[in-house]
Amino acid sequence: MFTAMTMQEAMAQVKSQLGRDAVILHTRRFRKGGVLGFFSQEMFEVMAAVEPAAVKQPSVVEKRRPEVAQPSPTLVKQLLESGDEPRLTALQLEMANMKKLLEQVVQKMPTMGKKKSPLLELLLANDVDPLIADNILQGLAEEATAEKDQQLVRQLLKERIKNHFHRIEGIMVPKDGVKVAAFIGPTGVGKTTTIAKLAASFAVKEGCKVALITADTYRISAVEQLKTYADIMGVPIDIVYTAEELKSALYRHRDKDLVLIDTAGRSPKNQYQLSELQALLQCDARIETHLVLSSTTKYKDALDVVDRFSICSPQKFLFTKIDEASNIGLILNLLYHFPVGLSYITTGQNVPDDIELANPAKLANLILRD
Ligand SMILES: Nc1nc2c(ncn2[C@@H]2O[C@H](COP(=O)(O)OP(=O)(O)OP(=O)(O)O)[C@@H](O)[C@H]2O)c(=O)[nH]1
Ligand SMILES: [Mg+2]
Repeated sequence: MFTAMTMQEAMAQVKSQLGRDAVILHTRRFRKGGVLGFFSQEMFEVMAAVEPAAVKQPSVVEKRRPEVAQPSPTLVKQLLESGDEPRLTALQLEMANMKKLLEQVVQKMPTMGKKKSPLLELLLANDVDPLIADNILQGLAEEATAEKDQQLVRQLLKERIKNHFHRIEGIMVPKDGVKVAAFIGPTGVGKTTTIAKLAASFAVKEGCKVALITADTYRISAVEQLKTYADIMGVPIDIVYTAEELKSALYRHRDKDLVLIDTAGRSPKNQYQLSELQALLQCDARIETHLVLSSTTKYKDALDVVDRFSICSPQKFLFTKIDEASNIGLILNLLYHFPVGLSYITTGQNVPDDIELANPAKLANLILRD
């Protein structure tokens, strides 16, 4: 208990004796001395305590703990000057509670509450979401510290990562009938180039009857880009402006094995454009939609992209620019969080070579840098 003639003095005593981590439990203003209430002296009393955790030597994690925001010094000064100590106390209690809450969150955070194993470090260095990394390493982390088992543990880890790259399926052309696949995504991720690669692969390597449709009439150059590829490969190309036209084009190509639809790059922030895209793709239930994402996208941005494009109900992710990405944690993260399959990955600008069906073992090797 600290008693003084002003609240500032009482607080100063608390701070000097219990330190900055002291929690204010109670404050009281009372009058002392005098006769029948006259000539009494106003006094301030502060009850404060230190939590046991605040006394012990800070651990590595605690040392790194972010500083809890303190009430603004101006606000504290104003409250002290106005003698409004109940508000000041409430503010301090709130700050103490926030501090406790933050500590609890930090403790619960899988990767911050304990010493990081080398394997955890490796996953995090690959931008694997800490929660997913923790999930993959459940039960493995301890074993990983035993030197002799390093090789075995790494092998087990690879298997676990491989299992996370599930739901992989490319474009399956049916024996009878036509397969229709549309490619959507943000601007410049590589939709058109990927379509050219796929068209060449299916038409030339697999001998399929392929047709291209472009709904990207936003820029003349976009149409010309795909038309150039179509001409080189000798496959027909249609340009459509509306859902009705897309429907008719699909009807015209009912004799084909595979129809690939290119769309204009859309900003995830433009709701109108996304609704337009959704309406276009709804014209035929057979359309399998691939959401094309660049592997170089920041995780947070990619989450937003997937979220916004989800109104178009993509069935598969397709990741481009693996060659430019410093790691592929993003692929693992998105597959973990969304119930969407994975089709292809692209590894460069060369048409038609730089594309392959995603392969769990290869992707796991990329994560582990084997
Ligand atoms: N390094 C690398 N570049 C790629 C890859 N795929 C596409 N690109 C390049 O990315 C750029 C954009 O490719 P486009 O195919 O035009 O992208 P898009 O998504 O159709 O673009 P918009 O139609 O404008 O939205 C081009 O310079 C491509 O050569 C890849 O796998 N790796
Ligand atoms: Mg394009």
